[in-house]
Amino acid sequence: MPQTAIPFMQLRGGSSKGLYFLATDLPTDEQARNKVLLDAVGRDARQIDGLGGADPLTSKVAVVSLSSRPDADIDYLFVQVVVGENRVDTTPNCGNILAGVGPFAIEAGLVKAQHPQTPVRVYMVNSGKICELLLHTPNAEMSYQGDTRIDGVPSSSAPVICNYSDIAGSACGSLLPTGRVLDRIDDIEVSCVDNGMPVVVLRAADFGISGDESPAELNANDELKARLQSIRLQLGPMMNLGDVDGASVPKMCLISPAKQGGLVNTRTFIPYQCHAAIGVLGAVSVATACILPGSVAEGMVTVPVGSPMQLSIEHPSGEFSVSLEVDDSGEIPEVTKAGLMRTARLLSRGELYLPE
Ligand code: NQM
Repeated sequence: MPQTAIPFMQLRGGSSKGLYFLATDLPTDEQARNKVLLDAVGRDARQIDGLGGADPLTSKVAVVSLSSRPDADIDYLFVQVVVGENRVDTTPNCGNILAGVGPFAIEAGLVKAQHPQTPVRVYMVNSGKICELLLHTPNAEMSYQGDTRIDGVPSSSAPVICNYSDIAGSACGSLLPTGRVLDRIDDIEVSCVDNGMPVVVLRAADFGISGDESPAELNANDELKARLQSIRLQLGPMMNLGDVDGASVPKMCLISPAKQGGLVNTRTFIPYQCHAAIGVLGAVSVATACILPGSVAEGMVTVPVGSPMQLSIEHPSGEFSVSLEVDDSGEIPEVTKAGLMRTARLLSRGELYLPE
């Protein structure tokens, strides 16, 4: 039997890399679609029989289509292929892969480029929220050349500006899914926040570590990982996520005082391995936790006044700048917009062959 060929592109989106498909090139049935995506990316831990890179950051898929919504140009479904587990997770969104969705939409002919910039309004299917991307398109052509650098990517490229509005409760239904800014689990204080990504924020010092350790050191710390997993499993139902054993969310973010003049220093488990940097929406949620009075960050961070606030989230390979527009009039500060900069690059396009 011959194999089946389907069109695809591969892009680096921010500090992640993924396969991008038109929804119309994939089966409409969810189970059949997931089977195709597993065959495309790879089912085993090495992803030897697929195009994935055997790492959570390179085991990602975007499924893109024209939107029928009046407030969006395209719809984007994010699919995380869970490395080595022969299954996918569509609960979380991914702000890095999102940065490649705009360029893909232009390359695939879904959106017409304008000179010198092209706005693309993206409906994020996983979270039901909107992000507006602003792409660099001189002479009405997608351009990847530029001087913008983001930590986690060695080369510079054209900027992709990402403006998120109203992203609270993306997967949990509310900004503070447990109903509180502070909870205590296994005698550890935690702040659970979902502002685009469900994240549990904890103090590194409460686990007897500095928070400056390398991801490799933290990944080798089995006791720490077991303690984080125990807290995660108890918080899953409290955060409206149910049983989170094996799930991609919530992420677990250990914070410590900033070391490079930023707001806070982070080490984020996503959720079983420590991220080499930090996820986009993960960073937005951590930044949001840091500005909430009474969170685990209180006393550790100095929150700037005014709006928009420029907040630098330090991570193992640099820092991530987030701009938050904040409405201070209510009981707790409300983030009305989050802006950030990413880059993207088209890496390949062609046909992907699947077993019959
Ligand atoms: O938080 C990693 C990444 C991500 C997700 C993760 C992301 C986000 O670096 O929006 O970008 O947290 O699993 O791509």
